[in-house]
Amino acid sequence: MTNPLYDELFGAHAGKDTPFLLLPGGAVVTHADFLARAGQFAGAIRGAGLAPGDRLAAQVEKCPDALALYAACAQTGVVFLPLNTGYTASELSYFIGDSGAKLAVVDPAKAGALAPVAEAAGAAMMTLGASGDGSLVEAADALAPDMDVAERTGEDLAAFLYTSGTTGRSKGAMLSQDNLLSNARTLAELWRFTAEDVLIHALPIFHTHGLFVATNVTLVAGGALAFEAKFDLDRLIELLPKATALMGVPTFYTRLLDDERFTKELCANMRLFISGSAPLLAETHVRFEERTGHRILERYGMTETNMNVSNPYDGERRAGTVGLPLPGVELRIMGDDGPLPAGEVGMIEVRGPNVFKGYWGMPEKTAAELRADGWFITGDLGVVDADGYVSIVGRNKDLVISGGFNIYPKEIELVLDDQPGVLESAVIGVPHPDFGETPVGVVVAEPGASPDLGALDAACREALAAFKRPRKLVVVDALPRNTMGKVQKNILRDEYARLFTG
Ligand code: MLC
Ligand code: AMP
Repeated sequence: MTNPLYDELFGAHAGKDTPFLLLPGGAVVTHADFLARAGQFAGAIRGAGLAPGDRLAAQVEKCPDALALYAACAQTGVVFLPLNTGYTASELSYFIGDSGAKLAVVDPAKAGALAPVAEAAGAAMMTLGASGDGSLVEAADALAPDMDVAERTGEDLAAFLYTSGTTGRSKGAMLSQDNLLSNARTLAELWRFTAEDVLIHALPIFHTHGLFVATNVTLVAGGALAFEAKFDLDRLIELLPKATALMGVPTFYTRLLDDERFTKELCANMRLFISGSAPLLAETHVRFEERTGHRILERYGMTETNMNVSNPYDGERRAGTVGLPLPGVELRIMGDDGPLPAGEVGMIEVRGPNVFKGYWGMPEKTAAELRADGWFITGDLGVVDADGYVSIVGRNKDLVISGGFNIYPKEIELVLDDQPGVLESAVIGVPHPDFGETPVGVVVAEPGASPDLGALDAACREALAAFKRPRKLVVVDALPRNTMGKVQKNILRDEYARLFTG
């Protein structure tokens, strides 16, 4: 029996009493403990009737059991669909329904609100709480570990990750076992991860960065995770002297730099700081080196592809660039008439074993973004320099990245446009000192109406995850349009560029 993802990430550690999860308070989960826990969850989800290929949607707080659920899905061949803990009931109903998930695993505190959502989507619901509570946890607790591993191939699907669309409809990116495994192996080698590493894991585990990059790379190498529920500055300051590596979004690094306890001495044991998911300002890179002597290693990836490009471990880590294409990953810059030479700006396209299998149930969207010959059109605009270093210079997609979370303006505009007194709206991203970028909603009132901004904010809170809420709403007489009638968001971005940065 083979199951490449399970065998290499988890099965390889069977019987090992080596540390895997270092928890706040000092408890240690060994690799063997973790596999046994995953085996209990495997038994519980099999008991719930799930078979290989079925989807399990999970909106659960970050905790060791949530990670064991991921391992259990790999073990049983169930497709894992992790969901942002901030998503509201209305957002969840789409993901559960669209994916055809057979089981929704949710936080016990949200069970009441989400039961009708799961039912309407035709999914069973069980609960998993971070303090060892919940019906799925109880079912797992009652079982001896079920160590039977489902037969899978590298081509079989391992996970669906939803990524929002410019039209407002999210797309489920289908990732195969090989997509995940090839990337984890490449990154572990490139970044020199070993069994000696202790990676500070303070990212959420519902996105590529925290789940696949941080966790899978550490699992491939046999190292340990200092497993934190979330980013907490004080905890990071405590952990840094005992750790060897950190992966974070740029907000992690700017927050560390703003704290005077963050010094070179504190980082004496650290060998590597990695940044991604959003642009790291060259200025942050420089300040970081001045303070710590470390050059942050910036890399570039996305939900559909995992990682594509990384600055080198040994060679020059160039500020303001995302580095060189990973071994095995091809990258080209496309213009209107074909690939462009070094130095010219165009659309970044990538191809390789990391590139996903398409969007679930959306063949037209898949065909529009994933060429038949395997090139994926990223939506990011970039340029390659004479040494092969890639820089991202913009986006061809209407997207705001706030603290590493993607926000599609269209989703917010749809909510705003629906409110009484609103004729139309445009949502733009503007620079923000903590989150990098943040959304601002620009609203035009219906003739004679004066929309209540508090009510608009409340409507956004009701419909959308809190991180998507515009940090500022403004009412204007009219939106700037070009001669074709298209809203000129660049003019709005210029106008509000200094709203949060003085
Ligand atoms: C939280 N909030 C945010 C936010 N995170 N608002 C805007 N942008 C964000 N990123 C809101 C919450 O909803 C809440 O709102 C309030 O801020 C406080 O929440 P919190 O949890 O205490 O926030 P904080 O700890 O400050 O979180 C900030 C953060 C976190 C940057 C540490 O967002 C984070 O861990 N981001 C990482 C995202 C990530 O993993 N991205 C990878 C995507 S994968 P309210 O209104 O309720 O008070 C990918 C591919 C790749 O992109 O290349 O990696
Ligand atoms: P997601 O769809 O959440 O996976 O987000 C992927 C997007 O994040 C990419 O398409 C880029 O726009 C952006 N991104 C990821 N890493 C970087 C980086 N290092 N620099 C700039 N943008 C990045």
